[in-house]
Amino acid sequence: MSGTAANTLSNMSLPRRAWEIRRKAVRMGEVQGQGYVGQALGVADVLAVSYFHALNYRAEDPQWEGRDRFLLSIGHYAIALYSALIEAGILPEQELETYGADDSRLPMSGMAAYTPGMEITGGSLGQGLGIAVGMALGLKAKKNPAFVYNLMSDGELGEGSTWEAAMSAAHHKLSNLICLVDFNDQQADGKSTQMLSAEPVHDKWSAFGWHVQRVDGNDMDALVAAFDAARNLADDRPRIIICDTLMCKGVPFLEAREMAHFVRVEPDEWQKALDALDATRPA
Ligand SMILES: Cc1ncc(C[n+]2csc(CCOP(=O)(O)OP(=O)(O)O)c2C)c(N)n1
Ligand SMILES: [Mg+2]
Repeated sequence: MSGTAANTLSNMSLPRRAWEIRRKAVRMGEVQGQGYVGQALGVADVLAVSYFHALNYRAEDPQWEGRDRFLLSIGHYAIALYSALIEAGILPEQELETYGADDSRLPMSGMAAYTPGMEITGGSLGQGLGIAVGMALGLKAKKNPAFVYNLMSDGELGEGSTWEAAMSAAHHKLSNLICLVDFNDQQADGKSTQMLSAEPVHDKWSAFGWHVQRVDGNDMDALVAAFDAARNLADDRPRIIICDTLMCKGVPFLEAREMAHFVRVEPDEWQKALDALDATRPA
């Protein structure tokens, strides 16, 4: 069911795709001297499965009407998605060097008007799921069989608009909607479960009429199985995959930092982070 001819022809493994995404994200952080690298490192496996296993798209035609829509509700995760879009061939690799520059198509927060493959301007948190509901409704009305994926964060579970959209998705039987939550248990001021706990997360979504799965979001096999189950489910519930991830995954000295929402990386540490990744490159 996966992506473009170019992607299906390539035999690069999913762990390697995730590694490539991580490396590009760290490079972008290095270019700008800052960035939400912890989020990108944590969610890289989810993005690899999305772009190299689940999504239907044409790299050479990002607006193809039949594409599955991938919405980045969390605009601050932009470098994570830019890395995946570069890896998928939707953006050219050399553009990575322009990240965050004044005339770049890769602004520091994701914006639909600037970047091919960026479906929405996210970043005002809690808006993405509502937009996804509208898109999924529209696709159904047009009898377009594409899916809408919405990547959101655990912080967004504290937004009331998320729950209004969740209720609406079940009411409208949006079986073409797959929500992904990057549950890293972090937000700007500390741990999400300590700021405003959404637990029990599974039960809440289930009570709202969704098909719910909760997986280790850094376990590639578990992610593949969950994405397949979400897509192939026979009933008309909207689907959600709650992905428990580790912020900064893959760079041990960053993994160890607390309050990782905006990781402070000293100038000499970018290279150290790249070295740590290079030491663990999958085949
Ligand atoms: C409506 C809204 N309120 C506040 C913010 C400021 N803000 C930006 S990122 C962030 C943290 C949200 O939690 P999460 O996305 O889980 O953070 P992370 O995992 O990236 O640390 C906040 C509060 C925002 N972008 N939108
Ligand atoms: Mg979070």
